[in-house]
Amino acid sequence: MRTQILQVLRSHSGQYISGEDLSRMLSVSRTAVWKHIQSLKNEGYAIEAHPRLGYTLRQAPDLLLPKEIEACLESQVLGTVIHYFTDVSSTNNEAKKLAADGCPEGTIVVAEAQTVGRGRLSRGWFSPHGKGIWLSVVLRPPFQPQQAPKCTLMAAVAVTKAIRSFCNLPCGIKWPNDILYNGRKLVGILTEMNAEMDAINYIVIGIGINVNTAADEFPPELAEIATSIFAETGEGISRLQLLCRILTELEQVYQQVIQHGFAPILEEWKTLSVTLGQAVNVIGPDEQYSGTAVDIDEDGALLVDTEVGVRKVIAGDVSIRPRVPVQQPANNS
Ligand code: BT5
Repeated sequence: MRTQILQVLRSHSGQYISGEDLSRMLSVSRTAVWKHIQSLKNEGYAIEAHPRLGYTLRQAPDLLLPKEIEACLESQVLGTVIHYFTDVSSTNNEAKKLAADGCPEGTIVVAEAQTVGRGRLSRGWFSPHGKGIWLSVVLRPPFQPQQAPKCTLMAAVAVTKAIRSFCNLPCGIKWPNDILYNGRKLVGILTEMNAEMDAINYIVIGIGINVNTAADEFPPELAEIATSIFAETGEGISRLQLLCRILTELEQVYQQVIQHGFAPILEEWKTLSVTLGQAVNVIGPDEQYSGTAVDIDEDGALLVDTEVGVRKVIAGDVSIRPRVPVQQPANNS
């Protein structure tokens, strides 16, 4: 009922609608309308009530409430089932539980804050309240388990395109799971899978985006390596609209992968990459080495040209080495 009341209020943008009209349109009593309006106000909706004119919606809260997501969603599958939390340990943990219990493909989990947000290899992910998009998406792709790592690249393409177009911020992808701007991390992606030998049961793509975090709100250990869209553009961004744009982009690239395979997305990844052509240090599970990142192959592995030839990086961390400035000879003339 509250969703319907909001729909009617939105359709009258800025105009008042009387309690009587609302109760007639929604076939409920005026007292029920009043009660629902009070609950919406408690949720943070700025609804003005005028004794003669009725109600008008002045502002929705800056929260990723399912009602709000549903109102701006343009994707057909992703986001059609929404699980929302004010606080949660990790949206990926919740999404994995839901997926194991059989939730439909496209189910999303969003939270205002994560208490134990996770990166790869049990690293932490800083997820303050109301400042970012902490999102997990459940997919049930028809392809083979070996293909799953490429879902990270697919998600990175979708999120980069969404941020570039919606926020006008020319960010780029650092292999395999980061989106950077000016060398600092805006976004991290964590893909987790449950599979049989030859079929994927589900994939959870976890996406963490620093949207409106102020530069001085990052903890000291992240101050030099993290950034946010707000910190870079100086503009507060609607998390809600960016989230909906991301779901639209992700749905499009996912459909493309299902229809045409990963090749077109990997090509797109290359054009959005900030890793290719750079001097890199590779920190693998067992060894470290350096070289130049030259390409990614059809499996999404990074190809690094080293002193002993081209090496394929399947997993691990890659850091981009800052270019050493060339010393100019002293001008003695
Ligand atoms: C990642 O791991 O970058 C994956 C992050 C995925 C987070 C999302 S949020 C929604 C979903 N639910 C979860 O629990 N997780 C996913 P990795 O490449 O391992 O990077 C982790 C490292 O990034 C940390 O060790 C820090 O150095 C740094 N870091 C932590 N929080 C950050 C933040 N908010 N912004 C930038 N860097 C951060």
